[in-house]
Amino acid sequence: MKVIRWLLGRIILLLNFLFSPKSLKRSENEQKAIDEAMAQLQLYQFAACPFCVKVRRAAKRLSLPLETKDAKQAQWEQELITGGGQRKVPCLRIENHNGEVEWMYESNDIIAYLEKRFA
Ligand SMILES: N[C@@H](CCC(=O)N[C@@H](CS)C(=O)NCC(=O)O)C(=O)O
Repeated sequence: MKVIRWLLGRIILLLNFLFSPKSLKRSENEQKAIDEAMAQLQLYQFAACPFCVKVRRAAKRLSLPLETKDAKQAQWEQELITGGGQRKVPCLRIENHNGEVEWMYESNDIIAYLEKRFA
């Protein structure tokens, strides 16, 4: 079972690489503002999780430099559980202007959030 899951993960990564989405083009200034805003967001994820791949593809489509933290690493896993409350990925950590932190689970919700804010 573990081998099959590993194999499926590699296939997902390969397909994602081969059919990488096109990135949105913005003016230099617009992209700079987006890059700054993105510094407040981090995606807790597993590299080969299909839901995480889906979110990363949406970020690429929108030209968002989304920082990722691999929740298989003990440090990020612990941060995710402590902050978000669940060991589930993908999870987007959002730091608001007032310093408040929101932990958003569910790939569809994360993608909808990124599209609403940055599309
Ligand atoms: N409905 C969720 C599904 C997320 C999900 O099932 N994630 C799996 C990894 S692919 C997970 O975190 N499982 C918990 C674990 O492996 O401990 C979404 O769309 O984000």
